Amino acid sequence: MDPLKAKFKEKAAALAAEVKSMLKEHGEKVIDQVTLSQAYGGMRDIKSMIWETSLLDAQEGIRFRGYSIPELSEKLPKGRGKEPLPEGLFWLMLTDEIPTEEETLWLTNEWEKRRNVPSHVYAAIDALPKETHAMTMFTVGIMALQTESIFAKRYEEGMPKSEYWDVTYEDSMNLIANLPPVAAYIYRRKFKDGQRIEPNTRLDWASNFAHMLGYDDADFKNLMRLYMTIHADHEGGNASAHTTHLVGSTLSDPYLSFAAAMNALAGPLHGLANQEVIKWIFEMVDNLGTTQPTDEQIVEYVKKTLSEGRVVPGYGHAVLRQPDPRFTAQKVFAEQYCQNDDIVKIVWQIFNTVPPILQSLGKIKNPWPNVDAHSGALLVHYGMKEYGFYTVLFGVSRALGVLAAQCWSRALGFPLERPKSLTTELVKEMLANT
Ligand code: CMX
Repeated sequence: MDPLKAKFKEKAAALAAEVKSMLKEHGEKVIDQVTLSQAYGGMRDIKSMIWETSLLDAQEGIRFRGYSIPELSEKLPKGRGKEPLPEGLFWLMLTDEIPTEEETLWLTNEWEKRRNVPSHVYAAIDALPKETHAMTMFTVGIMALQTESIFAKRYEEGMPKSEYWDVTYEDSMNLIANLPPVAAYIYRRKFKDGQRIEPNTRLDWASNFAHMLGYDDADFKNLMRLYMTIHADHEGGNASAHTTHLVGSTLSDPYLSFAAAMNALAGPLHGLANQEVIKWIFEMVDNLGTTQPTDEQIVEYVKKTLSEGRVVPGYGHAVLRQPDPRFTAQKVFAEQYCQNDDIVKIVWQIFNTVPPILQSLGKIKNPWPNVDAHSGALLVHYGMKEYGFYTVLFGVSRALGVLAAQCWSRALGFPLERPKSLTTELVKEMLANT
């Protein structure tokens, strides 16, 4: 058994036993109550799901297994680069332990060994017109990869429940290994005349992805390592994570669950916001006729956007109530690598000018930037201007968190998810009787 799987098995067995006895003793304890507003209002804040890999605090932002992003930057192995390797984060999310450099290198090599995209996956993507959105191509690519699911095959053969976690791990590892070549294929097909770039077997997972996309600049590789790390997980209730959890609870395999999650990520209120931000900034620059607008010009443009009934993309959050630490991590990167870039400067001007405007509307719970407010400007700086691809980058990263979490869901034996719904008719009856 490989070292990561062995460690996961040991940790999962211990936690499963602990949870079993905890439920036996405290299973009836009330941990939350639900208001009518929450039932109508997107189930915000209702504590109703277990997600081991990360936890989101409204003020402080995300912590992965207890570690904040600055702490991860310090503690996770960096290999030959300057930013934490996403391999290390995956190891941490799966085992609750910071890996050593050797363990991280092992995982790099393991994903490298598992990279093997069948030709029908590329054929399925090729069957779509080039104008198809990159996220649709991505989902089709993942669905085509599902032919490789060991979970699905073993289930058909009658595998016992006790083996679910094992094959979920195998599928998750294989899927993560194969996402960068599939994503890079989509990018090159859509935007670079289909000229593919072969992987470089000596690179780590994120920098090989950068290489296959066509970006060999050492700083861009550092950006990809950072990007793949900070977008990986945001606890269980966000739409892409929750979709993975819900679909996986039917024992759909990791490929089917993750493809479903990517359809959730493709929505403009979720992952698509990263393309919307840069599209909106480009429109602003076009509209104002300058790449160096004044703060006053930006304020006017924001007011115009709001007056048209549109949202300011990259701002606001369903849970966060402070600037997103993932935004801050990217700002810190930009300060180091590209502080004189015009678009980066605009992102910072927006950060200074937008929150008071949103706050003055009185209805927005969080006027601060989220992760998507910064990412596009960094990509544009290194030449990746095709914003229609940005959500795919988010998606490749998101695989790390949601698939590590799915391994845990199968190891802990979580059942089919099935919350209760009501009709307004029934709600009225309930109100009349109280
Ligand atoms: N610009 C303008 N209006 C906004 C706004 C923004 N950035 N953020 C929230 N609002 C509005 C909402 O549309 C809502 O208006 P109505 O009451 O008229 O419908 C009101 O303010 C209250 O919303 P909220 O409770 O503060 O925010 P929600 O929890 O409902 O929504 C989010 C959160 C992220 C969908 C919302 O802030 C938004 O649309 N932001 C812009 C899109 C975006 O950046 N999404 C990315 C989120 C991160 C991610 O998942 O990737």
